[in-house]
Formats: sequence, structure tokens, C-alpha cells
Amino acid sequence: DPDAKSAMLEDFHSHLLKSRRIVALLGAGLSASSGLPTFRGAGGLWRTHDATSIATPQAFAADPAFVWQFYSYRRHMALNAKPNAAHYALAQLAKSTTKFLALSQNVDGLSQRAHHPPSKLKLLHGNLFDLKCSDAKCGYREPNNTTDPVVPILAIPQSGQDPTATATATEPNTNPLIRGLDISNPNHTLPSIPTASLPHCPQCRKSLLRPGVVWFGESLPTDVLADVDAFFSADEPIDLMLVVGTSSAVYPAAGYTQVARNKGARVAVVNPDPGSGRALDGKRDWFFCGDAAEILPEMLR
Ligand code: BJW
Repeated sequence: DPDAKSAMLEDFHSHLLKSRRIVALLGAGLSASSGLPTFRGAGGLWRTHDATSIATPQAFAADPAFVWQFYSYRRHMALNAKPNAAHYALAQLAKSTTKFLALSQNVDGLSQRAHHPPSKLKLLHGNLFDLKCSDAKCGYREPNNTTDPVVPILAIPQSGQDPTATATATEPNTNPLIRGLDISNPNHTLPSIPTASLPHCPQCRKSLLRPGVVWFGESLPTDVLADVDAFFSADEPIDLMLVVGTSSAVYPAAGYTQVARNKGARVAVVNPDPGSGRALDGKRDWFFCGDAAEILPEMLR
């Protein structure tokens, strides 16, 4: 109902104009219209694996080459994707609101590339474009957003290089973000990679490097958590919480909506799935149902 939608937009907008302290919780749906798949639901399978089962220390220990192939593919996709109108709208809101914090679960670098001010962007789950030593005691880290692939052996094979591919799988790739064989398609054979050829830590010269992301069972970065806690514990209410493109299934990220609510925030959810955020049932003041790239620019205009 377009009338109901514009009334809701107007109501939201009048609250936005009064809001002094604003928090945004961001999830994979923010980057969906940039062509990057989300974790849960359609697109959440990589080959035959649930993407969330690859994002674990156990998967890396068991088969580091497979996990690196997944992350190398994701780095390639993200580097070839472009920020969408929602990333730009949020970056603009961040610039124009003194007391603003985005808590992003995304690791794709698209908010940064939309010029979101870095001090107002907290990366809860790390960054695809950081590398770190898989031995936490070593502690080595480096930013790496230029090398695609990280090591030559992780290069995405070019079409025509897969002799075992089936007829369907050799059809031209329709995903414009992938320059080469779509190795997320299980019909393509994955190149086999010896562990010795994977990227190794230049500091301890012993352990493998791994992506600087937060896997299940790992703690979120302590400096990030401290900054988020400082924002929430300031002796001032929070006026508005935006919850954009997340299933609110993963903690502690999903719990920040309640924290903001306890500080007085009204909550606006942007998601095409009407059932999204069951964790938020009864806690949403506005629900904008649809693509963030379409709706956020209207909301934040
Ligand atoms: C659109 C759209 C469009 C589509 N526009 N929207 C308390 C209770 C229970 C469990 C725990 C708890 N505390 C901790 C845990 C354990 C665990 C956890 O939460 N488990 C749950 C699954 C139950 N949490 C952890 O382990 C965390 N660590 C931790 O807490 O350490 C301390 C500790 C350890 C152990 C025990 C207790 C405490 C770490 C979590 C790390 C998550 N890592 C990943 C991978 C990152 C690296 C990578 O990218 O590969 O992070 S998993 C994955 O899920 C990724 C995401 O950031 C995260 C959230 O997913 P997100 O962004 O919400 O995506 P989706 O796909 O779920 O949803 C997309 C949404 O977009 C959908 O709703 C769509 O409808 C929507 N959408 N198109 C707008 N166009």
C-alpha cells in the first residue's frame, strides 16, 4: 500500500530529524544488491557447503586449502563489486550526524569504499582484506586489499581450463563479478592445492596466514568491542537504531538492538523478508520491507 508506506516514511523521517545519537547494525543484505551473496537463505551455499560451516576454525584446521579457496573467491567477488546506494546513504548519514556509529557485520569493504568515515564504522566480524597469522601467539597482521589472489595458486581458473567440467558448468559465466570459472559451482573441479603453497606468515615463518575475519566461537576484536561499549554506555540516550540487511541470528551483534532499545532507541528494520529478525519481534517501531539499496536512500533523504 503506497499510502501506508509514505505515511511510515514520513513518521520515520520526523523521528530521524530529532535524533541526535544514532546506531546502525549492518548485515550481508546491505551488499546483496551489489551482487554479493548473503549467508543464510538463497546464495548461502558455497559448492555443497553451508557458508557458515566454512567460517569456523575447525574447517580451517581440517582443510585450509578449501577454506582459502572460499575466501579467495569472496575477496575476488568483493573487489569486483561496487558499493550501492544504501552504502552511500549510510556514509552520508554518518558524515552529517556527529554522534553516529555503524556496527557492521560485513567483511566486504564496501562501506569503506563508499567513504563511510572510518571512526564511525566498527567492523564486528573483521575484514576480508586483512590477513593474520593463524597462530594467535604470533600475532602478525597485515592489510592486504590489492593482491587478488593472495598467492598465485589461489587464482580463479579461467574458463576452458577445467577439463572435467560438465556441459552445463562450461556455459559462460553469468555473474559479472567473477572473471573466470565460477568455482562456487560444484560442477567445476576445485584445483587441488598443497598446504605448502598457501600463504604463510612472514613473521613466525611457520604458520599459515588466514583471513582477518571472525569465525564462530572466536571473540570479536577487543578494541572494536570497547569502542562499541563506550558509545552505548555514554550517559545520553540513543534515539534511533537502524537494523539493515541482517537476519539478527548471530551474537553478540544481534544483541545490540536490545542494548540500544534499553537506552531509549526506537528501531527501524530494513529487510525484504517480513519474518526477518524474529529476535526483534515486538521490538521494531518501523519495518521497511524490501531492498536496502532502494529504501535506505528514501529513508535518509
Ligand atoms: C536483504 C537484502 C536486501 C537479503 N536488502 N536486506 C548467544 C546466544 C547463542 C549463541 C551465541 C551467543 N553468543 C555467542 C554465541 C555463539 C555464536 C552465535 O551467535 N551463534 C548463533 C548462530 C546462535 N557467536 C559467535 O561465535 C561469535 N563469537 C563470540 O560470541 O565469541 C564469544 C563466545 C564464543 C563462544 C561461545 C560464547 C561466546 C562470533 C560470530 C562470528 C560470525 N562470523 C560470520 C563469518 C564472518 C567471516 C565471513 O564473512 O566469512 O559472520 S558468520 C556470518 O553470519 C557472518 C555474518 O556477519 C553473520 C551475520 O549474518 P548476516 O549479516 O545477518 O547475514 P544473513 O545471511 O544471516 O542475513 C542476511 C539478511 O539480509 C536476511 O535477513 C535477508 O532477508 C536480508 N536481505 N537481501 C536488505 N537487498
